[in-house]
Amino acid sequence: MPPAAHPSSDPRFTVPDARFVLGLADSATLPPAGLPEIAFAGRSNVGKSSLLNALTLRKSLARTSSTPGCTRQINVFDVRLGDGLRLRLVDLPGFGYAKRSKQERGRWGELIEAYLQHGGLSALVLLVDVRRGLEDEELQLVEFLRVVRGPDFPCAIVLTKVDKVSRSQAGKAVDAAARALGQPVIAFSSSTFQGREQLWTRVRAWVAQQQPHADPTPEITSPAFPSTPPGGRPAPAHHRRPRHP
Ligand SMILES: Nc1nc2c(ncn2[C@@H]2O[C@H](COP(=O)(O)OP(=O)(O)OP(=O)(O)O)[C@@H](O)[C@H]2O)c(=O)[nH]1
Ligand SMILES: [Mg+2]
Repeated sequence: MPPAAHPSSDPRFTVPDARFVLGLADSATLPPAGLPEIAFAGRSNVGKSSLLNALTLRKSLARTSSTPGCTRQINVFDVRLGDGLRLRLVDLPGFGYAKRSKQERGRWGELIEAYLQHGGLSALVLLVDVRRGLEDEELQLVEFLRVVRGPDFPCAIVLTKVDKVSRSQAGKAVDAAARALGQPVIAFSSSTFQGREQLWTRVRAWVAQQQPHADPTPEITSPAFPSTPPGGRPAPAHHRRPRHP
């Protein structure tokens, strides 16, 4: 594996604030529209949670595991970049995990379908393992997104774990995915940070499109979704932060 590139100190790519705000296990209360919201979807174990940690330069903002099926709910994080830009990153549970029961996979499908249709979602990043390439599930997800959000809904394809293959294998996989979907593809590694600034640049462009006159706020002062509302009763269990071991 090549040595990890030192992430740049360019304030567009540094992340002074990153915090967990909400975990959702069902679609009853999807996050209300607020900050520009970018979600990360993909097969179980593809590296979604690791990519979020690499983007935010945190070791364990999102929980990762070598065992597939680690992320079992929709986890929402609010971040502020070095230049003040604020946005929301959403870690989705992975699909294609065969060891889950049929009922659980059905629930996952409903949750993700509801989530992808909710008004607050600004853009989707679909992660694909560089060694597997696009398979039926990924193509179906892209098609579903086109049907429910229209052909122009912002969506980026990221090939993960490129540190595990040679440069030429990664190049071939990028070309194949780009040809299949007719759009550019980003090669990414959470281990070496390859592709990190390219992905941030894409995400920032989406945010700028949505908020052309965004006035960067200096600090995230409180979570958008407190687990205990001021003076109120505690939020339902699925609103609380998942326990980290
Ligand atoms: N070498 C390498 N390993 C990676 C990379 N990204 C993730 N991994 C490893 O792949 C495994 C799965 O990573 P996760 O980030 O937990 O995957 P996930 O997509 O969030 O998985 P689920 O939550 O189960 O859907 C972990 O052992 C990670 O360390 C990468 O870029 N390079
Ligand atoms: Mg995960």
